[in-house]
Amino acid sequence: MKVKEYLMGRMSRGTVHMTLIDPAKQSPDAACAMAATAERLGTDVIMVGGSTNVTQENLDATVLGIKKECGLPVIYFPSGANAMSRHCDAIYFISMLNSRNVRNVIREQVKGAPIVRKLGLEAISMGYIIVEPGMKVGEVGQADPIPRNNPDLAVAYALAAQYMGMDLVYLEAGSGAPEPVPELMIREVRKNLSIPLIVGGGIRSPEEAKAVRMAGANAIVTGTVVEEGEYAKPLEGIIRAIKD
Ligand code: 1GP
Repeated sequence: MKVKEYLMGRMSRGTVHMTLIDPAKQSPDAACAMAATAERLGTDVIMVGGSTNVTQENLDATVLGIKKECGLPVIYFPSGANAMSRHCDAIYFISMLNSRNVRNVIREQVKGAPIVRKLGLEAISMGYIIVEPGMKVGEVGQADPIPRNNPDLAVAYALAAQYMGMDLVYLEAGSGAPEPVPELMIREVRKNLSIPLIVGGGIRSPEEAKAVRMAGANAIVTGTVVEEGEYAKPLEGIIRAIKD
């Protein structure tokens, strides 16, 4: 089955959980263990990506490592066209809509598109919207982050993504953000949008995951939680809060 159909099918039945693994942050064996644990605990998708230090070598090795023990779709979450893995099942074809730099809006995509075609990767289009504080990805991506008290601006960006024909919208507070995207903003975007909404950044507890789910996210991404020592228990709590 195509990954987009799998994803849309899962989201039509309830909130989806995606585990983000940064290839620059651990060995392929450790990534394999993370993905296998996440699959056992009920995550739906493995995303692979990071804002800095992703190379062709660590990306390929991480994806192959994950695939040794995990049967879930692996979707590449790129920060640019410099690295691209044929071993992924799909790629989020992202435009960072609120970047000040046209490179992140369209130029890297123009570089990457022929490579995606050559590798035969399934592309799933995504309007990527950075919300304050934005963290590293906001900085590296030269975003003008959506102010936390301006849900209307988030709605406008999300609708622009929809009207441009994108498959998904992702509201991103940034990896390691002190707080997730505000509930009111998620609620307003969900109310006005007819394509699926992904929310990530700063979700560390079951309570936060539940709040993001109740506000209307169709999919929730967590990354930092699996980078911390004993991650199985906290991850289990988060996935339960999303699925129960
Ligand atoms: C980053 O939103 C994701 O793109 C994950 O964020 O690392 O804070 O879970 P965390």
